[in-house]
Amino acid sequence: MRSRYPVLAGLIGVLLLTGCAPATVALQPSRSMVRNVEVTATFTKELGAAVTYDRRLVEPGSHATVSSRSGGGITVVTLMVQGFEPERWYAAHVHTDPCGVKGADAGPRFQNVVDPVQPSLDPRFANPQNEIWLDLRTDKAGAGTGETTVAWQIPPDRRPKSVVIHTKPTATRPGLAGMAGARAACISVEF
Ligand SMILES: [Cu+2]
Repeated sequence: MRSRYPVLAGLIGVLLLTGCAPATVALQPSRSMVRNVEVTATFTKELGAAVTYDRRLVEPGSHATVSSRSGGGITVVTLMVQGFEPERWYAAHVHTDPCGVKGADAGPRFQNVVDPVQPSLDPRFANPQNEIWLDLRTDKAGAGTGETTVAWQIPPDRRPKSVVIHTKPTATRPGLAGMAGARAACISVEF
């Protein structure tokens, strides 16, 4: 009997190693890859951290906070605005490029799986699981919050650069998917 114990101990050791080592290895990269970003900015007429292109819908002096947490296989993004038109829907999306002097400068909506046809109006690609949509409705005081969670992380080599606020809610039907009217304002964010 005594001679069997070292064998058992060895077997348990192997089981522990094979059982635990991969889990530890898997945890370390995902933990180190978590990326938290938060930007609070005031909308101005001239290009700054946040810019307004429609001074009626997004008044200069109004402001927004964007926070993003990407890691563990998911990304959670929140947009909070204050000083907007009361009781009104605004669309908002994460876009590929930084804000510029023109709304178009922020480029297309960011997509996890990129539609080979751009501009992307195909609901297989232009949808709130493959893109980051932050549509919100403001309250009586002109404040509102949009939040979304997607089941993927921001790719380190292809980070989106802005949140664009649009004049209308986001459409979802084929041929119009992702459309949300003119670009009313933009916040540059280093996702
Ligand atoms: Cu957009």
